[in-house]
Amino acid sequence: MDNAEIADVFDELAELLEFHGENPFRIRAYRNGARAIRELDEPVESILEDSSRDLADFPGIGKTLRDKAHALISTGELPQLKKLRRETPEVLMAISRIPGLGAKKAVQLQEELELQSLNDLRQACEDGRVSKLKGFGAKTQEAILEGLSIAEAAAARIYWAEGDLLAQTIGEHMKKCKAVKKLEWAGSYRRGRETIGDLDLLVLASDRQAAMDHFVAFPERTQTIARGDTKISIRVRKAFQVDLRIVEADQFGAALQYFTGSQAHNIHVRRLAKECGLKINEYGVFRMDDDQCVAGKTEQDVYKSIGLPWIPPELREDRLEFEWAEQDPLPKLIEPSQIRGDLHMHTSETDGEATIREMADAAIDRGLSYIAITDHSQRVSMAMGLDPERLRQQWSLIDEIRKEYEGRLEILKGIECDILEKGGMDLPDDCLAEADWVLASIHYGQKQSRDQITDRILGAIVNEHVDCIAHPTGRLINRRPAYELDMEAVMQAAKEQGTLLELNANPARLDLNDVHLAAAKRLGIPIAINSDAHSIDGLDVMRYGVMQARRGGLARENVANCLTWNQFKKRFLK
Ligand code: DGT
Ligand code: CA
Ligand code: CA
Ligand code: ZN
Repeated sequence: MDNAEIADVFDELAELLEFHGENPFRIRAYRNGARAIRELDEPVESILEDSSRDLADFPGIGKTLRDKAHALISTGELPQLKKLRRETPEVLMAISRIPGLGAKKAVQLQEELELQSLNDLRQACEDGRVSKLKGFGAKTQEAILEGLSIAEAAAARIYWAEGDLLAQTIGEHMKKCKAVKKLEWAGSYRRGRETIGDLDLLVLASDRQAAMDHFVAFPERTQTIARGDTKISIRVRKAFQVDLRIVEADQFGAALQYFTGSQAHNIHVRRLAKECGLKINEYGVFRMDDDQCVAGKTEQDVYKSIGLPWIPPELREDRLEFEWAEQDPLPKLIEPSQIRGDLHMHTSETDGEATIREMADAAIDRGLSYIAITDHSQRVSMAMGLDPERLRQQWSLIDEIRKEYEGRLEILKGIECDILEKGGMDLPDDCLAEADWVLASIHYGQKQSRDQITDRILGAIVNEHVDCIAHPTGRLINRRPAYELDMEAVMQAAKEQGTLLELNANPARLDLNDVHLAAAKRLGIPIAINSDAHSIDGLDVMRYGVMQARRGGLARENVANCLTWNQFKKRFLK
């Protein structure tokens, strides 16, 4: 059982206990424990096996959770969880999450109407059966119907890339308001998380009512959830929430720090402040003895007041940032402008939209000095993957094209070669040997066991022709979980063999994730941030990958395609 599975169990326990009205401290302990375990970069199992260490000593875990983790790993289950699950059907949990319906009403609805799913509830509302129940009326029934569709849409977190588009549109709208003097985004969007639950906007305004009125007039607004003196929340499009807060100039930095989060980071910040005799909140930093304000105008001041350098938002997850900040300087995080190459892209020869020349021109427009053309191999028949013959034809075409681009762009003869379900590569060694650059990746057999998938990837890593493992975990954010994989073994092997790992910049992939990236950095495994573009525009996703790399703490020197062409060639090509 891997860390993510253990964390999922603790999260589920927390949710079930919450449903049963359990003590909030206990619930929070499970949530914190889940989070701590999810972010460990080594398996819980190996910590438990190591008699010199105690899992209970790890931050956020403790004795109870250690024992549960132990039981989970040795027996594969928890009697407590089984019992809770029996007592709480999934549908009951889902009903109780609808705005305005608590656990009690959910039970009544479920029992009296014998509901099996949220769809049953929708049907019951539409047939008017809910309004006939005791304690429910026509109004409640209508509210439930509306709550149902909002709950569905609001539960969905959106990709950072979508949040970015929305934030830019809202930003442009707000800048047209004369009362708006300053505008900053906070929250998970500013931290560059993979997905965004809601957007958080801070505004300095000469006239706060005017600023809020202008916000309400945003053309894509569908609802105003709540409007107060300094805060207003609206829904845009289907149900996505945007919070706006009006902030005073001399408190702007404190508010920005507070609302950027993460909550875990802020808890740590407040603890450090306390040790310095200071109190931090969204209004400023105050001396505990006399309440005197010592900082608040800028974020730099806030961090400085507790002896820390300014911490980039992408690092604010209470992982390693405080350790790093003490060492000073913090790692100089990679910037989009430092990317010089792109080592994964497709053309119209398989499932891409553009030709090699079109991709090459677009790469030059984007300031790149080298690219690899990596179409699919034959196994990916849906994408018309290349067999050795077609691949060799493409490579001789690249030989031609290279001459046209001499001095402007290096074009590598590459391939994204599938790792077969039974193990081994989809193209013969003599063919791979002729490539400049070989990506290996899994597209089939993703449901195989952890051992099978790990062996397949290890097999690719030890193949002398393979340069890089593409999208190593196969996950699609919000759509498909990562396949079962012993990431530690993969990383060890990659390190030994000098095989690179990819950070696929597609906003639905962002694979590797931030925690894996931090582990790769620690092990000294170079990362290639690649667009996996299937069109000219597809090249523009590179910046999402850079954002993810920053969250993993990566600097320019950790990223292979930040090297100049000559450096890259010397270090990574045979
Ligand atoms: P999201 O919206 O789920 O993607 O994640 P965030 O991090 O944007 O969370 P959100 O929108 O609830 O709050 C924004 C930040 O404001 C959060 O990261 C930390 C801070 N914050 C909000 N509410 C609280 C709170 O009750 N306690 C603490 N300590 N911080 C809070
Ligand atoms: Ca948020
Ligand atoms: Ca929020
Ligand atoms: Zn690809």
